[in-house]
Amino acid sequence: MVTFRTRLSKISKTNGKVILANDYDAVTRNLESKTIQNIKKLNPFLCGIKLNFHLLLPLGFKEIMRINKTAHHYGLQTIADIKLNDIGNTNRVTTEHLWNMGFDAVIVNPIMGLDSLKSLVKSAHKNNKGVITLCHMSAPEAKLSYDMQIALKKKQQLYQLFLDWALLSKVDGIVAGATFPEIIKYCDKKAGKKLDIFSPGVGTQGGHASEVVSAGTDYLIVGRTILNDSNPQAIAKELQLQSLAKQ
Ligand code: BMP
Repeated sequence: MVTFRTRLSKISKTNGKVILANDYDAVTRNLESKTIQNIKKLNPFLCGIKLNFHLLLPLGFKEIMRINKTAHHYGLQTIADIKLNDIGNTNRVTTEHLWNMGFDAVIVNPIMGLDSLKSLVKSAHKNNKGVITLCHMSAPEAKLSYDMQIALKKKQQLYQLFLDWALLSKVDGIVAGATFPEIIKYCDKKAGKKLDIFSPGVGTQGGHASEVVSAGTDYLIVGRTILNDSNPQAIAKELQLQSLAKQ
């Protein structure tokens, strides 16, 4: 069985490097069928789909399994974006549920600590699943926390420590927001090919696809710019082309 990184890289060679953030608000009904429709309509332009915590909450185990199964049928990888951050035992049970539902990877918060992160990655990899850690988020206020100067073993900023931990624990990828291209450049330079960079924040949040792709992003995570467009397929196709521009 191949790794999450390999599976994602394989599909992205034909479909491009856009991951759909399948986000809906709390009043939206028929989440399962809407999501399955998105997969059916948009799959030629996507390499994966990300289901956020707020989408998973109103869905049941079987519905989520059916969504993951449909995504896999079209060759897409699925990511559970729950920004997991707990003690080792709780992380273990949570990821067991996610893998049983058919997810390929989970997004976690490295603030849990290096040892917890290492054991989470180890158990995920045993199951051929992936782990993506937050490094620097896309919201403007992310500067206040992720840019914070810290002094642990050496003086550095929090996102630099999170990148070090990502490399030490051998995660599959990191989240670096598209609204901070300089941070993406830093991460790309330091990490090289050891992990993939996932960038949300394109479009609605102000990030530019081509700019972040040349800064070193490997995968664009895009939600509202696609979902709220009058022609989601056309905009997904445009982003697909931009995601491949660096190759
Ligand atoms: P949109 O393209 O609609 O702005 O959606 C971005 C998606 O990425 C959302 O699901 C959001 O929760 C997620 N995200 C983000 O925007 N910034 C981050 O730093 C990390 C995220 O997971």
